Amino acid sequence: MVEWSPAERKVIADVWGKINPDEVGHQALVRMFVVYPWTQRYFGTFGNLSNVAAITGNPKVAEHGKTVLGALDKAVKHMDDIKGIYAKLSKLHCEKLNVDPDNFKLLADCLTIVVALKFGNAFTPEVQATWQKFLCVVVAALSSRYF
Ligand code: HNI
Repeated sequence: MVEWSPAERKVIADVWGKINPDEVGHQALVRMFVVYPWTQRYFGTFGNLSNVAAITGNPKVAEHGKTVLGALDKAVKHMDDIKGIYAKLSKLHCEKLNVDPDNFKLLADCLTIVVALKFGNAFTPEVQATWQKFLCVVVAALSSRYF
């Protein structure tokens, strides 16, 4: 089981309390589709993802960004059992969506960049260390069904 110190719990609560999930989710997903274009292959029903403007303006991308951040919100609320609450989601991504689990880390990195850009200097090395630990636990939980 992952241990979280009171200080780490406070960092995650503070970061989470300051971000706009709709905005961050959308921006992270846009980055993933632009920076790692092969990730688009899983989203055949999303329509036009042919360039940055199309991706940014695609309502399904914005909607899915909210969905992803909604799942992260559940992880923030269940820090002591992220693996348990993500069991079904891992099964979905693995068995139904066949998403290569390497891509989870890519989206996590895009999320970190979006958060860092929002926070600027407040995204200190200590804050980043805790934020990255949180996303590592999320990625491991999403990947748990694969191995
Ligand atoms: Ni992911 C659907 C959460 C990473 C491809 N994804 C979901 C849903 C949630 C979700 C929640 C909706 C499930 C449902 O409908 O019951 N995805 C997450 C989270 C991460 C993540 C929290 C990582 C932080 N997903 C990824 C990645 C890919 C991905 C990296 C592919 C590159 N996800 C999908 C696809 C769907 C999806 C595809 C279905 C979308 C649709 O509506 O067709």
